[in-house]
Amino acid sequence: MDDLAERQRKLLDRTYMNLVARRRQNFRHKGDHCEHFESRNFARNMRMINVHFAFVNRVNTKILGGVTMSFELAEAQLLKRGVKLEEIAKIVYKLQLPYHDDLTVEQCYDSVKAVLQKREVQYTLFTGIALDELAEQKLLPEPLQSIMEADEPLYGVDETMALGITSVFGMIGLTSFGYLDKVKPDLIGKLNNQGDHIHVYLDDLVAGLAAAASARIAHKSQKATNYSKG
Ligand SMILES: [Ca+2]
Repeated sequence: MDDLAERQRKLLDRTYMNLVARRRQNFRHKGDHCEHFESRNFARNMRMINVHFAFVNRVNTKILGGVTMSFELAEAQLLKRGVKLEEIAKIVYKLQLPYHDDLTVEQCYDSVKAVLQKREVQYTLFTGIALDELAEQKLLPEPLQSIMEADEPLYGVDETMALGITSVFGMIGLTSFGYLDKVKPDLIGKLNNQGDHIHVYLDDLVAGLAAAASARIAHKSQKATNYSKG
């Protein structure tokens, strides 16, 4: 049992014991019979509380496990489509190096991982990657199938979806995404020249992740002016 659950259990124990103490005061005139009745009830209720907390702990473990699994699943889906987080980190590094002399690729990698921990980012990735894969398998309804195969320039839904990733980090995320969409450096350019694969969404998702991780570094910078002392 973790610390939080243990603290919650102790709090409930104390609350229940206070309740019992109050009830004993109220029914003291009933004597030993009441005392015996209360202690039996107390033991039974304590068992119920313990069963309840065992259940809560199991659920919490599943939920926490689910969060970890979602990140790992998102990373695995990117890998399956040929995208390594390290390559996204290199794009972030190039974006932010002009503003941070002491920046390292490892810091950029950590920032990419932090962005990928967000549930809404994971959901965006799952959706975009699924649409790319369905298009490759020719399973989308028309005219969407033809639009995806042609990577229709006016489609724009791929950029709109990826902007959802950057919007969490404000205007810096937005402008960085615009830059990456225009220049298409490194991996983003490779994905855009698709070869046998359809990467209509993936190139924008990678640009969105890189822009968000970049904006995150900018917002966390120690060099950002602190006005709180004014
Ligand atoms: Ca695209």
